[in-house]
Amino acid sequence: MALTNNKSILDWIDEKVELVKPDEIVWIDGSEEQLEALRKEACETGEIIKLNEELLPGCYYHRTKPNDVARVEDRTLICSKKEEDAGPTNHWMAPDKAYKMLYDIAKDSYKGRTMYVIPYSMGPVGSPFSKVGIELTDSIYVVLNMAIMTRVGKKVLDAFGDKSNDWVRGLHCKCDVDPENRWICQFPEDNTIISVNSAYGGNVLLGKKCFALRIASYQGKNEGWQAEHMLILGIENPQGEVKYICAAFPSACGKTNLAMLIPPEGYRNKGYKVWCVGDDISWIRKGPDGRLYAINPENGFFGVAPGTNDKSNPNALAATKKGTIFTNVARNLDNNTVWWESLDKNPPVNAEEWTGIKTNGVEWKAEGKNLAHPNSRFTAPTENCPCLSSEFENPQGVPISAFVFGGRRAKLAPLVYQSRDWNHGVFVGATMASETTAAAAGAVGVVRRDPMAMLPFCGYHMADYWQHWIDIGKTLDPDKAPKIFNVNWFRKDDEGNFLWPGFGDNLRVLEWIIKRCDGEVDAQETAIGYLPYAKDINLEGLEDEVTEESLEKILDVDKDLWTEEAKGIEEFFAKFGDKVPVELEESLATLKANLQ
Ligand code: OXD
Ligand code: MN
Repeated sequence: MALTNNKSILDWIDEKVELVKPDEIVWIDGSEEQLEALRKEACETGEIIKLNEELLPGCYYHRTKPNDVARVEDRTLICSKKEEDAGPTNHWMAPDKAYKMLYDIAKDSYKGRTMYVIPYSMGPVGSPFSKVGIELTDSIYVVLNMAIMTRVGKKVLDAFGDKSNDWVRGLHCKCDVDPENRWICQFPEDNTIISVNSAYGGNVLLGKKCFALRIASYQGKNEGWQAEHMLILGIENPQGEVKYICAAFPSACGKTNLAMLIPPEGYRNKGYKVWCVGDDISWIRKGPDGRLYAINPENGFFGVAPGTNDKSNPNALAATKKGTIFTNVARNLDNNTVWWESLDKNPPVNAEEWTGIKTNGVEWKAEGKNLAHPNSRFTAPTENCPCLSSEFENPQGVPISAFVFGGRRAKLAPLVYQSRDWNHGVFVGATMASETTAAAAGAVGVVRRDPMAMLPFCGYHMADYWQHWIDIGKTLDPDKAPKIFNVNWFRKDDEGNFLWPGFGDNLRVLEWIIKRCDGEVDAQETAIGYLPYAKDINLEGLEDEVTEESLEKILDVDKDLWTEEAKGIEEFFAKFGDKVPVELEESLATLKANLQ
């Protein structure tokens, strides 16, 4: 039975039912009884496997088809009416053509299957930040993941009422999981997402990248707010004051680890605490006091499993201990639990690797093969996270003191620097780049520009998006605007050793950032912005690893390298023609002049 009388929602669903022809329609009401019945059903069909109830209560295992293990950027389209509105960094298709292509694929594809109607809210139900979506799917796995990652059910529809347009339509059709016919399409002008022939998280949990970043970034541009690929964390000082930071990093830079950082011992003893509000996405808008406030629109973590362990991220690991769905990790058949690379040093002897092949995990590892897929994931409820902020559900969000951008640069960027002002900070974000690691296919060490870490997630023209940042800045009182910084945890010496320990010790850098925001510490002006004096980064307890001398090394600005960088930026901007905001051209000119 339909859970709403909202005519625009019911009409759209009728249309889609006519198209895909399900045998049955089930509305997801958000009740535990209904979700439990779906888990049972999915266990019976083998779609998911129940894990050891004693060791991992309420946890399930799922594997995708081996051809369907990651987001597919070359098959992700922005279907704006005009091609130029998608810009040079997105793949585009005309809406008419895309709808026809997708409807031909989707037609009758639910025959013999059930249509699940998932009403969901991105953000706390009823918050002024929040937005509603409906996802139609033929996958119970998607329903169960969406029920962790978002707020789902009748309460969402009740709060939404009979408004007619401000909701996002999402149609997911698993079809035959055929990679040749896989498409993830966003129609920003229609508030619509259609995803076909995939069953992998990032392509099918439509609330996440598709809505909360691609569609929402476009909505934010039109409505005066921002959807950003940023974590949100709160730093509590010994006096109990909490300051919040939003930070954007390209993938493979430790975003989830930073969001759940554990302070170094000396800081813990003094009473410092770090609170996680979100690990991936921020929705940001101006509050009544003129400051920027952010919420995490999600309700769960869709984290990469390999690399997560009790040293790198004990909080994330703890979050996966109950009510979690694991995708494409390995299974320990002795005790029906899960395993992934670097979880510990003991791969299971009696194991099933991620594709389901039975193996001796120890030998498998000895042969250098992975047991878990490198992009295997956990879907864990935020409420499991031991350091979840008490402000996580605050419908007004948290006030942001600083924006932090970062990337992986072995030689170039110093450990931290501050932009001269808002517009220069936008330039720093727009020119963000990271060097590729061995973890991804292709050459290692190649510089890849990823503005604000939004390259695959901006739902419109990237240069218009930069302009939106500039315009937001114009509405802010400079005293209240977040300060903008860049960090680089990945500087290496000539022998290729990392010069900074990273992980919890990154708090030392965040502390300097907060002090800068509060006007409590001086900085030196350089060609690229304000850098710390080495003495102002607290190295207490770290003396064995980092000396003031080695710190000086990661706080230098090499003019030759930066001159090269300025050339790279110029080439990058050239892709956007005359759409690059003049403020960013000015920042580039200043950088070049400063380097002379
Ligand atoms: C993610 C991503 O999965 O950014 O969060 O790719
Ligand atoms: Mn992400």
